[in-house]
Amino acid sequence: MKIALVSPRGQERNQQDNLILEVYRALKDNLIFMVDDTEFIPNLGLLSIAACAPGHDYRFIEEDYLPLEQTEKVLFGENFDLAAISATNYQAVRGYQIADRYRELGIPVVMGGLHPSALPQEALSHCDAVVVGEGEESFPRLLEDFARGELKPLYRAAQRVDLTQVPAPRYDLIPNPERYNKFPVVASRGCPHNCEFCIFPSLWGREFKHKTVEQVVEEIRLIKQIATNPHIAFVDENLLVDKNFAKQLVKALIPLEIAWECFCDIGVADDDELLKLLAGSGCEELLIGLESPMASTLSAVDPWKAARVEQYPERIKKIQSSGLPVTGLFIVGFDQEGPEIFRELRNFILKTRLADMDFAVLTPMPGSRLYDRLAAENRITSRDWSRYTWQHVNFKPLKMKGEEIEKGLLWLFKEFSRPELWEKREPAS
Ligand code: B12
Repeated sequence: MKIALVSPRGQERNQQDNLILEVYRALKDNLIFMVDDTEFIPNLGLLSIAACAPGHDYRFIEEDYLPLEQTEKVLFGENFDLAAISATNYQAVRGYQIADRYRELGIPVVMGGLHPSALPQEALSHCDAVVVGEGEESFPRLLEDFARGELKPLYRAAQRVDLTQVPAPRYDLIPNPERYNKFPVVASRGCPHNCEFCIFPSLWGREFKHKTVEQVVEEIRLIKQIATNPHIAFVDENLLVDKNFAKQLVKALIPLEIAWECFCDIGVADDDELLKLLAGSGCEELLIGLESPMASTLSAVDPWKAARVEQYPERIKKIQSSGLPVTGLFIVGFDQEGPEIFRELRNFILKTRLADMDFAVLTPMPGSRLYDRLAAENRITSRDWSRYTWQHVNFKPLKMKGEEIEKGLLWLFKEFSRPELWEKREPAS
C-alpha cells in the first residue's frame, strides 16, 4: 500500500499569531541565545510506527519543513491508499483540515498522537480510525484490518508496548535530512512523577520502561547513515530517572562521540558517578522541568518537585560545575502565583546562573489532570486547539488576567535576550 505519513504544520513555523516570534523579530540582532535553539527535528512518532509495519510504500511528509508553495502538491498530488496523520494539540486543527481534504479525495484517514489520543471522538469526526496511545502494536493491526476491509474506528494497544521488542524507527524515510539540526531518539517511555499539567501519566502510565542499550546504539548508527555529525535529541520524558539504566546508556554513548541532549529531573544532581559519566559523554544540555521556584506552587503541582525546590540552586550549581549546562524549563500562570512571579523567576535565573532557559504558559492539555480540574471549575476559556501553543492563555487564571500572563511571558523572553542582563548574572562562587 502507498501510505502518506503526515505531520501537519504546527503553529511555530506557521509564523502567525506567534508571541515568541514577535520577540525574535524585534530582537534578532541582539539575541545571544535561544535563537540558536530553534529546533528542526523530524517527527519520531510516524517513523516509529512505519518501522512496525514494513512492506508498504511510505511518504514521510512534514508540513513544517516544506516550502509553503510545495505543500499542496506534496500532500495531495499523489494517489495514496491511506493517510496516517499525527497530531499534538497545536497541530490538531490543521490536521483535521488535511484529513477532511484527503477524505474528499476518497483517501481514508487514520490519526494518532497526543491530541487524538486524548479526544478520540472529536478526531473521529474527521477520520476513519483513531489510534489511542502507543502506536507500535496497534498500527500494524490497523493496517491488517484495513487491507481486509475491516477497519474499526478505535485502536488501543492490547497491552503496554515492550520497547525491547520494537524495531528501530525508519530514519531512512526522511527525504531531506539536511533540513534538520537535531535527530530524535527515544530510549525509554514513562515518568514516575505525576505533574498536574502533564498528559503523560494518563497517556503512557507512570511506569518507566526502556529499550536495550544495544537498540539505542543501533538507532544512532542508523542516524549517522543519513546525517554527518548528528546532534542527538533524546526526546524521552525523563531519560535519566533509572540511574542504573542511565549509567549503562551513557557509558555506551561515550565511544560514539556524538553531541546529545535530554530531558531529565533535578534528581540527576544526587548521583556523582552519573554526573561524571555524563560530563565526558558529549552531553551538551540537560533540560530540566523546574516549573517554578515557589514551593507553594510546586506543592500543588507535584510534591516530588516541591520537596526539592529549596535545594534547586545548590543542585543546579552542582550539575553545572560538573560541566553540564542546565536548561531550566519554567511554566507561568499557576493558580498560586500573581504578577510578582515574573520578577521572582528572573531573579532566580540570575542567581542560579542557569545556562539557558525556556518559558511556557500553563496549558490545560486535554488528557491531563489540569484540564479535568479547570473544566470542572468552568475555567477553560478556549478550545481552539491552534491556540494551545504554550504561549497563549486558554483558561481563567486566579491571580492575574490572561493578558498579564502573556505579557509576562514576553517580558521574560525579552529580559533574557538582553546581553547586559545576561552578563549581570551573579558571578559563580
Ligand atoms: C520532539 C518534540 C518537539 C519537536 C517537534 C518535532 C516534530 N517534527 O514533531 C520541536 C522541538 C519542534 C517541538 C516544538 C514544540 N513542542 Co514539542 N515535543 C517534542 C517531544 C519532546 C518529543 C515528541 C516525540 O518525538 N515523542 C516520541 C514519539 C515516538 O512519540 P509520539 O510522537 O507520541 O508517537 C507515539 C504515539 O503518540 C503514536 N502516534 C503518534 N502519531 C501517530 C500517528 C498515527 C497515524 C498513529 C497510528 C500513531 C501515532 O505512536 C507513536 C509510537 O508509540 C514531546 C514530548 C514527548 N516526550 O513526547 C514534546 C511535545 C509534543 N511538544 C509540546 C509543545 C507544547 C511544543 C511547543 C508548542 C513548545 C513551545 N512552547 O514552543 C513547540 C511547537 C512546535 C510547533 N511546530 O509549533 C508538547 C505538546 C503538548 C500536547 N499535548 O500537544 C509536548 C508533549 C511536550 C510537553 N510539554 O509535554 N517539539
